[in-house]
Amino acid sequence: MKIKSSALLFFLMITLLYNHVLFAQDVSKNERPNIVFIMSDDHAVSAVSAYKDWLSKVAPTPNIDRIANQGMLMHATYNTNSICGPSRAAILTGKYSHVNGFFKNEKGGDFDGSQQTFPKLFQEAGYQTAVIGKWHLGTAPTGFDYSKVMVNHGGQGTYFDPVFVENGKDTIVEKLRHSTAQVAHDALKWLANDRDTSKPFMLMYQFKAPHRPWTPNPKFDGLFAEDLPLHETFNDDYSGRLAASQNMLEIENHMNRKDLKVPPPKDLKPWQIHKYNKIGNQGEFWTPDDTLQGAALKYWKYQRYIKDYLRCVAGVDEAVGQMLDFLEQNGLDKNTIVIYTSDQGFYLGEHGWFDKRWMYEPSFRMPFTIQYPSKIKAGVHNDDLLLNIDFAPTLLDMAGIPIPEDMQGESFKKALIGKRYDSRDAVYYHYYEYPFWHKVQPHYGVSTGKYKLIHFYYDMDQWELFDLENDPNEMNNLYANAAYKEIVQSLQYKINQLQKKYKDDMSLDEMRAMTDVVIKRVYNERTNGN
Ligand code: SGN
Ligand code: CA
Repeated sequence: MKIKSSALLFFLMITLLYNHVLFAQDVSKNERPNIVFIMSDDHAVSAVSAYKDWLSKVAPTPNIDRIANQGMLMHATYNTNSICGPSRAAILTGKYSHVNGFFKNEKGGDFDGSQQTFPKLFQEAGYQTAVIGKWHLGTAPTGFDYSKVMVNHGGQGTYFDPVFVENGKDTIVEKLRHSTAQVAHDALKWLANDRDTSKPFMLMYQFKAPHRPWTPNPKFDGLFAEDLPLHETFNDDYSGRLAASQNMLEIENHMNRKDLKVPPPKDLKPWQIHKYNKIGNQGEFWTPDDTLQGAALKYWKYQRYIKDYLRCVAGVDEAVGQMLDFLEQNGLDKNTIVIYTSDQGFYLGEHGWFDKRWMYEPSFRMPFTIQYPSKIKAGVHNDDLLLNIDFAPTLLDMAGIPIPEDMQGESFKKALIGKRYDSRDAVYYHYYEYPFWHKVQPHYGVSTGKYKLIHFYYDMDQWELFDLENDPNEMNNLYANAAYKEIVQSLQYKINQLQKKYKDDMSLDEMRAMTDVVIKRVYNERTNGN
């Protein structure tokens, strides 16, 4: 007996030691990966050609595709709240909007930068951290050794003459370059000259483009001489979907003159130009030419819009290529995790729309691709149900930094490194902002990848059920169809479970009160930004 127990003790000690060595080997100090987290604004999956979606042939993104070819392309990455600031806050904290406190852009106050975020954890673990470009969270970035973020136009930044704040103090108006080129310039400069090369780095490289008003760098004006295709749902009539029918994000009815680059008449005063440009936002009728009306006018608006949007994407793609080239030329590519994503998806004419916010696929889904040549195999596709709140724990895990218990997302490191990974069976979503900007009714819902159930609850009580496999465009609301009763019940049960799990199990009145909250933003200067 005695011999047996000491042998057992010896065996246990050896196992512990071995595991310790394994862990240290897994992410040893001088092997810790660098991270370049690239995020654009409003870049739809359909406009990343690696996805081979409906625009891929006409609008290639060769540099973003380089990441997918050298690493993994995620096909089912979703957002917890499809709008800029809230998605960014969810990414930083690994927590849902109602937990991190930043649940709407408009009158929702600013991000509480004193809370735990993944950049802070990287910084505490000895990384050099930086954020360059779009931030859009109001308060100055925390957890970064270096920050240079756009603050004008309500924190959105502008395509030309963007105003940046560096390290929370110095204001710089950049007049030399288009916003995308400026962000690329600043990020490469920081990497090449300014960082502390004795430490690994975690850089957030974030673009304003291709956000509204879709103003590209003029060097891309020559792209898209031919007209671009229309999505098959371009003329959706929203039948069976009441919330969708009450929107204010139709290309036909809610695009303004500035969006479509209609120059104001000469000799207008600045306030008159502002007023002129905004016409269209509230559904006011306008046409650039009286002979253009009806379907032809809608078609004209779409072509103007989509071409400028994709020209902005071309700028982002170029900036991604510059980053990849830099890493390769400096021998940093093998040990650097590079991610390309967007804060959410976007409508490129699907359902006749622009903008985001809905839990329907084009805005719910996010592009996500990742390369890390020393650990992730090249050219792999992944279909696991992932969320933006998973990014923080995954990056921490990849760097060997402990994941705090209170993060609500889950690490998908195993999926990345080719190990067995049991992904979640459903993703939960909650959107709050209403009625500004685009009159999208607050809603929550769940998607299993096969079925999606949504509840629009603010000042209506509407449920929508979609069979995603047979109706990927979500045109056919099956909620009232008796044949789907059991599926509805099981999805409602799933919603209840996930609301409890994520602590979003409040009453509808409490949820409505969040929509009604009015807290001013800090970065709210009015500019005539373009
Ligand atoms: C601005 C846009 C809206 C857009 C929001 C949110 N109007 O207000 O169309 O939905 O931003 O975008 S604009 O005329 O000012 O461009 S987000 O990316 O910040 O969420
Ligand atoms: Ca956005």
